[in-house]
Amino acid sequence: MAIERTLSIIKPDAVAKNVIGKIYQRFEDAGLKIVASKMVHLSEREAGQFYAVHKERPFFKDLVSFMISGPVMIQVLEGENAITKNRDLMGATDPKKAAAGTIRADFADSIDANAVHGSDAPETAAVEVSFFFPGMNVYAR
Ligand code: RTP
Ligand code: MG
Repeated sequence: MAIERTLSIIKPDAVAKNVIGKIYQRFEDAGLKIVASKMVHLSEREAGQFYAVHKERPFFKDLVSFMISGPVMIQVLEGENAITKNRDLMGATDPKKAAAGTIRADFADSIDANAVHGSDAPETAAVEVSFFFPGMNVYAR
């Protein structure tokens, strides 16, 4: 099985709720290693660049405002099928639709304040890892 790296963000709502440790525990229990991390308060420009794929979507402005409303915890997770594994741990975008036991089911309040971000494919993982950790290889050594 492929050892992958993926970008994960604990969003401002979950940081404010003081559940970084609980979310990290889920990554670790699933066999994902935290191989880089940093806490940042994103600027409007950084959040807009990061979510540039959603620029034309009706929710873009709210998404950027939310992402800059407080500090976020950003990490690179590494492990077997890390991209899919992380998305499975996160649950559906809308917490009302997220399966029981997922991070969003347990910690998210709404489709906007939905606790976590995770890269959705190898291509986006590569772009997102280097966006926040310039020079870091997206491939595990
Ligand atoms: P993410 O990128 O944050 O990991 O979330 P995702 O893949 O599950 O969802 P995506 O479609 O990429 O959307 C990015 C974020 O935009 C917000 N959103 N709001 N109001 C809406 O209809 C709506 N749709 C998406 C969510 O916060 C979502 O996480
Ligand atoms: Mg997404």
